[in-house]
Amino acid sequence: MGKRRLHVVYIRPSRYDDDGYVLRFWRGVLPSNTLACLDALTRAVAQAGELGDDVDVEVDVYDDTVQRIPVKKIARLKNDNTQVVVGFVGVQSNQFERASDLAIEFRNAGIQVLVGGFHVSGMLALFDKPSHDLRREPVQRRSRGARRVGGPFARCAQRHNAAYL
Ligand code: B12
Repeated sequence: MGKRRLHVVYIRPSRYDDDGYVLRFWRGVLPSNTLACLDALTRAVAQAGELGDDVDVEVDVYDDTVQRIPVKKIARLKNDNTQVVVGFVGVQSNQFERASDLAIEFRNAGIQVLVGGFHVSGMLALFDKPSHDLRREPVQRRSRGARRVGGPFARCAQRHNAAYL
């Protein structure tokens, strides 16, 4: 059997606008510092052989503010020899909702997901147990059908979650 492979995919999530659309721009002017740092740190760990000699590590980065995130294509990277981990990086409070929506899509496709950044660290530091939004997965699962439609309909469905679903 060949070397095992770890495919790490870092994503900087965008955020939703007031109507529920993902904010995405034709061109970006400011690359994400956290995305670049984690890319470099992960490559350094791999090159130093810290994960063992029998593991090949690949890193991909995506910026949701200027790129569509190819969830299915990323999920297809996983096979018997390849483990895939998706990390949402530098997630601020206004990006957390978008990050957790994408995270649920990956989790449903059987992919391990990590979320890091100010929002998660801040909420865990402020409260003695994970806040409601960090535990929102079950609600989100129920609203997936609505959210997939996007736009004002999705925002409305989300605001009236209990009544709507
Ligand atoms: C630089 C910076 C900016 C720059 C970003 C420049 C760039 N090109 O990236 C600019 C000026 C553009 C900016 C803009 C904004 N910022 Co700002 N910014 C910062 C600042 C000062 C540093 C962030 C940084 O680059 N840190 C260095 C990186 C390498 O570290 P890091 O992000 O913490 O990530 C490390 C770890 O957390 C961890 N990690 C992070 N993610 C993950 C994920 C995984 C999987 C793992 C394993 C580890 C991991 O590993 C990293 C390496 O050690 C922070 C304050 C701070 N001191 O953190 C505020 C801060 C993040 N910004 C903040 C805010 C509010 C904003 C704005 C919304 C302001 C506005 N109203 O427009 C915008 C939002 C822009 C956007 N949509 O992303 C707030 C966020 C508050 C919140 N509740 O979310 C912060 C915390 C400042 C504050 N205290 O108010 N910002």
